[in-house]
Amino acid sequence: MFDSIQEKIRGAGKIVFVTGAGISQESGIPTFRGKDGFWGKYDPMQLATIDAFYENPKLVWEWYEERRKNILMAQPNAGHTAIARLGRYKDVIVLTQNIDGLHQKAGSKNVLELHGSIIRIKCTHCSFSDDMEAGFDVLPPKCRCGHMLRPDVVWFGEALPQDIWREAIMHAQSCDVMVIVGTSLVVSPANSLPLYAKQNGAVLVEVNPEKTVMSSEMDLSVRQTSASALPKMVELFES
Ligand code: BV8
Ligand code: ZN
Repeated sequence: MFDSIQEKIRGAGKIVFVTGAGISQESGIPTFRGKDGFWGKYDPMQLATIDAFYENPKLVWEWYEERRKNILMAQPNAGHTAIARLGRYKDVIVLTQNIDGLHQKAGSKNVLELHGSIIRIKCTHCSFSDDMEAGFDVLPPKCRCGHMLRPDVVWFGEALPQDIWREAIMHAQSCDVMVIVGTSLVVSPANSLPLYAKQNGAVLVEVNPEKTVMSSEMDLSVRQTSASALPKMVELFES
């Protein structure tokens, strides 16, 4: 299995990784769905939405503060660092649905955050936005202009940042290999990226211990965790 993947990667010019919560699971950040998912405690459709925020900003902020604390302590795992190392030998683009910044922490250079960042905070009214790692003692926190601050993430029902989404599609349409790691491919429009890649004739490789709704579209499926599979895919450049 790995030698055919290594063949594809060796021959590839441009490799695009589409990653989801599963790649950060081994860094101690729970996934959204699946056995250790934390959506159980909270219903994302309830909390990760604009309506919930304006209905109950304090509750939504309590959820994000809890996640921010966990994420800011988390370290990249062997899956993140393998992708960062591959970037030294190949043209690697990371299209991530994750908001935890772990790909950048691992050293990946070309990362597009399709769903924003939990570390970046922006104002609901003026143009203020900045990375803020400290916790807030008053929730919801206020901007200097007096309006509420919010995490700079894309909530359900919100459009993805147009420029980032357009660039993500361009990369999916121009890659030789797309590696889809740790995502259930349930959330749209991110889940359409493998279709763009397939249309352009790219080889689709899935890395996920479980089957997904798009496993039948994949050319190769590795039923392993990302921390064990990704280093094996990169070692051919390092042996
Ligand atoms: C949009 C940021 C239009 C926030 C996130 C019905 C009602 C309402 C909306 C909809 C609806 N039907 C469809 C929609 C659209 C909606 C959507 O797709 N909903 C889903 C739930 C059906 N999408 C949107 O609303 C998007 N916007 O459509 O806008 C529009 C257009 C123009 C103008 C206005 C509007 C916005 C979607 C973005 C939502 N924000 N996150 C936050 O995080 O707080 S989504 C959230 O889910 C995260 O980003 C997460 O990454 C993402 C996807 O989940 P996954 O990453 O796939 O994680 P999951 O747990 O599902 O899967 C983990 C996988 O890893 C599993 O397969 C597991 O097997 C595997 N795994 C586990 N361990 C490991 C592993 N793999 C490898 N190694 C391991 N160790
Ligand atoms: Zn402001």
